[in-house]
Amino acid sequence: MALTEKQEVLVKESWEILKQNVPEYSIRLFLRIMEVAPEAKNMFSFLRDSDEIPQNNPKLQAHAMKVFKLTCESVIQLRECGAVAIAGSTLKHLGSVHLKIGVTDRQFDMVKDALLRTIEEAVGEKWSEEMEGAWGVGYDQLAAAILAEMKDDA
Ligand code: HEM
Ligand code: ISQ
Repeated sequence: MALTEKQEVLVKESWEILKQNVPEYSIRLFLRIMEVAPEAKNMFSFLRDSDEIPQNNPKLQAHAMKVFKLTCESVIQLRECGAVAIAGSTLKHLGSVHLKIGVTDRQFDMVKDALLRTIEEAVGEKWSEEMEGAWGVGYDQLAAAILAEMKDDA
């Protein structure tokens, strides 16, 4: 699906909002993931040994923000180059990390949902179908690229 210039602007705008409150949105993303995919909890090294989502864990925040940022970049690249152009070495790395952990196709869908709902909450009334469509397409393409690396590696 082709993205419009407006969609690129919308995604950049929402990324600016997300960036302003990293600790909060990181936690929210994890809470959402745990809601839809409770079995994923023990996959994350920084969640494994606690009953709750640790509130001030720098590793957790950095990871969550990377997921938002990579998805955002994927949208921009799709607009500007028509393809996801994350450096091949980064994709290979992401492919091997997720393969080793045993992430499934279904979990990719669940994380997508968690990500979209977290952004929706963050941007409040700025949320729109157009914005959702843009983040969704960016995520799908990025997920497909990671899954392709995982299958390559298997
Ligand atoms: C690790 C991104 C999908 C579970 C990571 C890392 C990144 C990332 C950047 C850190 C890699 C590193 O340590 O260098 C993404 C993106 C996704 C995606 C962009 C989708 C487009 C998923 C899904 C799951 C998942 C669907 C399943 C629940 C994990 C786990 C780790 C990880 C468990 C390891 C965390 C740890 O260090 O313990 N991911 N991921 N990811 N991801 Fe994902
Ligand atoms: C890694 N992979 C997928 C989703 C994530 C969410 C939060 C933190 C790290 C993640």
